Amino acid sequence: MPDYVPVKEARALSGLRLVLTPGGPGPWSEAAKGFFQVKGLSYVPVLQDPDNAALREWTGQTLAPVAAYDAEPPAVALSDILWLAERLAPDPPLVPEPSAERATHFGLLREITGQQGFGWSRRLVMLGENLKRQPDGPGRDWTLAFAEKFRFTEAAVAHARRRVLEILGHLSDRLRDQAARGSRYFVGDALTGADIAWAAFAAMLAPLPHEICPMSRGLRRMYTATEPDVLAALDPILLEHRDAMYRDHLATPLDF
Ligand SMILES: N[C@@H](CCC(=O)N[C@@H](CS)C(=O)NCC(=O)O)C(=O)O
Repeated sequence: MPDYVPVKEARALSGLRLVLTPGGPGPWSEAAKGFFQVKGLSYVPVLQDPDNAALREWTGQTLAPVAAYDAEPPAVALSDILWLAERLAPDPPLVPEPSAERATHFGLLREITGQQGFGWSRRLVMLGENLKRQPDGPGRDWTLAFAEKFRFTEAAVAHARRRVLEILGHLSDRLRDQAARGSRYFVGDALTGADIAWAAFAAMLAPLPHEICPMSRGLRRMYTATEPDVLAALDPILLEHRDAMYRDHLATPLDF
């Protein structure tokens, strides 16, 4: 486990601090860690605690990751976190330079990580499945309160199921087009933030093996897709891409 610092203590520090979700491969947190790791930037890891009051007081919201640099306003959206990493260490670049490629890149990053995107939608589906199984009691109450943060409704889950399939289709088409022109990356010919994001978010369908991503059995079960339509949409090229990113660019074993 990283040497986490509590939020209150981290707020008083200067330099780069990254508030992270502990205890599992939280895809948003893992993506942010990947941006800074590829840049060779070190940061103080900060613990997102279940109460979150101190985080709300500091950043006006309760989600992780948050990247805070000196006294600047903390960055909350992954695209802003990526820009911060880019500014602090321009090399290697993780945002493509030509405008058309940059637009494609941020579109993909948003589809993977943003509201109504892949991660958002998959989380709603997972919460829906959990709520079907959980008996009444404090565990279910916690899941309900958590789900409400993400505007959970039955209709939202139905929409989210379609979104997951649609985005998987687009991502695999994109990788196949790129492969046909000789690239194994989502945009251009080099690693970008979108590659790191997908590598992290693929955990929401097929977590990495236990040796490099040690997870509790319950969490692994929750993260592992079993629905036939999702498995059919999970083109092997999507996991080949994830494996290549971890093999060639990202640190393993994962440490959360
Ligand atoms: N800020 C991210 C989204 C981050 C996010 O959704 N974080 C969730 C991951 S499950 C979180 O921190 N949940 C813990 C909680 O709500 O207490 C973005 O907009 O790019």
